[in-house]
Amino acid sequence: MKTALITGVAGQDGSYLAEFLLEQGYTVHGLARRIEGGAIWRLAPLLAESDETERRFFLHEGDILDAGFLRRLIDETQPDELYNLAGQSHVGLSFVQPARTMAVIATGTAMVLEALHAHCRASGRQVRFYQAGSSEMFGASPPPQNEDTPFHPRSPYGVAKLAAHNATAVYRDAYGLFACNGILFNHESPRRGENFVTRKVTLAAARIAAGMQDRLALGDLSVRRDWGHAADYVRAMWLMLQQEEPEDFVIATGQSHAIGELLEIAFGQAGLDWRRHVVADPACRRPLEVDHLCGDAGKAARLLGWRPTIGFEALIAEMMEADLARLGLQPVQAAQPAPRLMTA
Ligand code: NDP
Ligand code: GDR
Repeated sequence: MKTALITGVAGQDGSYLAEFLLEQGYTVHGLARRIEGGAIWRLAPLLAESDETERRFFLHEGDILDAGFLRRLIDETQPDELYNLAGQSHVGLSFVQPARTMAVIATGTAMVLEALHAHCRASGRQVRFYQAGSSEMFGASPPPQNEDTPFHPRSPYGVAKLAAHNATAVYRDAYGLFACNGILFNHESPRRGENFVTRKVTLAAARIAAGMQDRLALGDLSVRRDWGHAADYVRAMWLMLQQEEPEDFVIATGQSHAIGELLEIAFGQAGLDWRRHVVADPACRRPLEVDHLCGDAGKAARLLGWRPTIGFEALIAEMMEADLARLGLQPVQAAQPAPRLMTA
């Protein structure tokens, strides 16, 4: 049976990927920056599971910016596949902390690649590598975006992800490393961090329904995003590493939505009218915005057989239900459309 190493295992994607790989029979080693203080809440179900599962899931505390630690971790865990998901993943925050963002994403990825290359060279082993790239690399390039679309990043985050993407391709070409860049569009879930717009909206709608707050401050409402479900997207990461040749893939639903649609569904599930609660706050805006991302995942459909299974409405409904349930509430049933009156 195979062994996988996941950096960033305590994040949204890391938790879904660990579950998915364990279901496939893998032994999974996860690198988390912090283990104490509630930092691994997304892994609680995994850690609470049966003895057999526990023995195939191992957590390691450390930082991808620590080269010696990384090398030892790879040498000791002997992975067949390494998924590099660790990083500062908030685009807005990357304008406030550009150097830290660049360090962990660009330099951090270079350090993971170099530790992996050194391990492979010394041991003669082959390890397949997945790099968590982002649609933010497309930035200003108009939709639909696919593998041939020029990159034009519009944030320190996008610039750093592009450097990591290029570094991965260099290690593939220079050393024959089996390395794949996933170019993933936005994907969400009930485990999404609370500072991303989908979760910020579902959490606020639930809290407003519970009488715990009244206002939701948001930034630019004019943008459009291609939102999928994280559970579908981690399956695509794995599929990329099961191919005969390493290649890069766009992963997306092919449908974009406005933030107004997100608000309509989420607040509707809570029995609320979002227009009575949402306020514009310039502090939530970014110095530079990516207006419209909508991916074309045709290559992934053709070569990987990958297609998303969870649509936008079902995704937001699931997130809404989870946030309401945390407060002891249930979603309002969608109103049945009124029967049309026949007129002569
Ligand atoms: P999260 O922010 O939920 O997870 C990222 C994880 O990386 C966190 O647990 C974080 O820990 C950890 N991390 C940060 N810095 C370091 C470090 N120096 N060493 C070790 N671990 C570190 O992101 P997602 O799960 O949503 O995304 C996973 C990856 O995919 C990220 O790289 C993201 O940029 C990328 N991506 C995500 C997309 C999405 O829509 N979700 C789309 C495209 C790409 P801590 O909490 O302690 O900071
Ligand atoms: P994004 O996700 O920047 O696309 O990056 P986010 O949910 O943060 O923003 C989506 C869009 O909504 C606009 N927006 C707001 N965003 C936040 N967070 N908070 C607000 O109050 C708000 N108001 C409007 C944003 O400006 C933006 O246009 C996500 C991350 O997961 C990245 O790591 C990943 O690479 C990309 O998706 C693909």
